[in-house]
Amino acid sequence: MASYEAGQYRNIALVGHNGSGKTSLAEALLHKSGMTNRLGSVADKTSHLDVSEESKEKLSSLDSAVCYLTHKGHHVNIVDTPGSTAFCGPAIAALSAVECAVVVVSAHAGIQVTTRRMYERARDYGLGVWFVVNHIDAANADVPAVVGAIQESFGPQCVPLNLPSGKGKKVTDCYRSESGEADFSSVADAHTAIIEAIVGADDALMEKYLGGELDLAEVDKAAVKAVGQGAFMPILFTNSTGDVGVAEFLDALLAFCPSPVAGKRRALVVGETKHEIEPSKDKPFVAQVFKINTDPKSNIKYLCLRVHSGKLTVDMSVKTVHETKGIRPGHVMRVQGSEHKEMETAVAGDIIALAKLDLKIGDVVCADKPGTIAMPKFPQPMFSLAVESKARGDEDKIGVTLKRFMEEDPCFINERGTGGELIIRGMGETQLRAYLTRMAKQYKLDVSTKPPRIPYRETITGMAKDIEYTHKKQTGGAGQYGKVVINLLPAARGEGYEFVDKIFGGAIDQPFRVSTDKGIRAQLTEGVLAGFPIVDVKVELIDGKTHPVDSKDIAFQIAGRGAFKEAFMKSKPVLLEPIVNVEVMCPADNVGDITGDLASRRGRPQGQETVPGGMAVIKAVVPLAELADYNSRLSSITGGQGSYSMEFSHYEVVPGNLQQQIVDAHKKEVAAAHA
Ligand SMILES: Nc1nc2c(ncn2[C@@H]2O[C@H](COP(=O)(O)OP(=O)(O)O)[C@@H](O)[C@H]2O)c(=O)[nH]1
Ligand SMILES: [Mg+2]
Repeated sequence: MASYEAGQYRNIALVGHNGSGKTSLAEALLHKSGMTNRLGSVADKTSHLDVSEESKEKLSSLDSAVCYLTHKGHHVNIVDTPGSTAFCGPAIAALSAVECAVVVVSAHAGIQVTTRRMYERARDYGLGVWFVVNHIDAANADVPAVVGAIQESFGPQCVPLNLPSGKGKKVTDCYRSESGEADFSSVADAHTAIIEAIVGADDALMEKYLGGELDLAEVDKAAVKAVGQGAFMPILFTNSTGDVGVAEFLDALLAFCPSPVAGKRRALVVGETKHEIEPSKDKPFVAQVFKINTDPKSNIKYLCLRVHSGKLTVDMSVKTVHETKGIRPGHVMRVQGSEHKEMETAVAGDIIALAKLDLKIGDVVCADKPGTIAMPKFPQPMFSLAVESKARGDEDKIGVTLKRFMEEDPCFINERGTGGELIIRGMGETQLRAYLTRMAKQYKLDVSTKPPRIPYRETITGMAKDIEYTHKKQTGGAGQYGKVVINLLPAARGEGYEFVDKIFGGAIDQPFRVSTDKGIRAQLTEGVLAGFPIVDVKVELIDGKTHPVDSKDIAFQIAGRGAFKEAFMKSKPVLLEPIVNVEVMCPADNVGDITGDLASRRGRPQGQETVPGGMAVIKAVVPLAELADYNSRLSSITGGQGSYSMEFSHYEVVPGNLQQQIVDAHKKEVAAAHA
């Protein structure tokens, strides 16, 4: 295999909405460059990239796929990503491996949710962006309208690099030629716009351009810089299943996609220091994991990495966050869809695979001291389910499998919730169900699901004085005796629990006061009203009595609990519920429906504003308990265009009628458990 310099690589991620034709475009590029001897098709289930059973069944990519091609002395790595918001974790992670995000837009569907989201993530992360308008052959395609929408949404720096011509049967280049045939718009106008976008990113060149002495060779050189900075975002056109615009796309990669040398530079952070990584094979080896998948047949865990610097040979030892002494990965592989081929040496700028390392997405592998490299921002996963093993004894295996999913998808979280429930959290029900299906099929582990418990708290609004409790057990063998008298008072929100020893003299020996406190603490975790932890209370131990023989630790613990329970019920107990700050982003047209819906969920508005692109942001504080089905509700109100984030704000008292319902539900649960 030829050895390339970093400048000869091109790394792109195909991003965009489901069904826009990302996988088909990748297939077309592979075929056109001679890497595959037949054109893979998503529709016919013969794709080289949508290889998993699930994705074939759904005719859609569920995970990202890596492939490569060689073209005119260059090595092009392509990461095809899933378009569904449910699988945005792997899609966003793919951005960390490339210099350029190619946003594929369907000519008949136009700009969609994922189009916008992935564009924003890519620009935030500092990547160059291309747009590809695909499906230009579709009967209901309005290509000029889609170009207009792209420019309106993402700016005038989005300029056609070529234009469809011959009724969409070919494309005409607008950079090299100043005139030519086009189905719409004008080659001359596009040509001028391209030149102006490129020279706009370079002051010296701009001066020459204005002085009328511009040399196209100089513009050539400045082109990738302009793309890398986002000053020029080329729009290309394809019919990827009909071989239109595919060859032109390949050629454009060489001239308009920044190489690892020209594109976004990454920084390796070791401790407090930041080192800019030089993409050269003569520097120390640094690579970052951007994709992890487990082969369902062999059960081998493959990690895809972007090599940012240095080189890696099979006999080399590398360091990771977990293996700071160094380990030998043994196999260095090149990935083509589902195939892994051994390679001798991987160099800066390339994308490779290693096997079986204990790492997660975003982790860094180094020759020297391991550090971190910033990843793109991932959205906060909001939708959770509590899962429970159907078969006894499967719990550990389920834990291991969920941990594996968590390593593979930065938007999948597995955690312990209220009362030790096993919780999975993700972008929505579709994503979580897909993982549970995979767990059932691939690992034969079945779970049942339910909404997670809301982490209510219990506290008091009144107080109780001189509550006396005696624990006495004097039948047979050793007896137990303990008597305590306490006051219970409310404490300020957030104060937790305070125990004040107010005993004067020796009514209770010191160790038994500690026992009393211990017993009360145990009761605090179990709750009194409905099984939720108790917060913000102050207990004063004011008196008690000891027995010379029968008084012991356990007796005072029980007495403490008993006195506390009685005092608690006499102090106007209430439930507290978590309140969250919610921020909803939705099309401006949906604002009325969204605010109305939030009000019906006991939400209180905190302001709203309009943002570019016809969108609005609505802020509100809402009880968490009211948001269990918010994901699907928001999606149905906004036709999938809405998104939201939430974060914990504070606890508030639950309204009385709801409190009764929660207490009754708890009583039923307890009764069922004892039945
Ligand atoms: N007519 C036509 N169909 C296309 C084109 N590109 C993709 N398709 C079809 O559109 C569907 C979705 O394509 P796919 O590549 O899976 O989209 P992805 O979800 O973005 O990866 C498949 O059935 C493709 O065969 C195109 O340019 N023209
Ligand atoms: Mg796909």
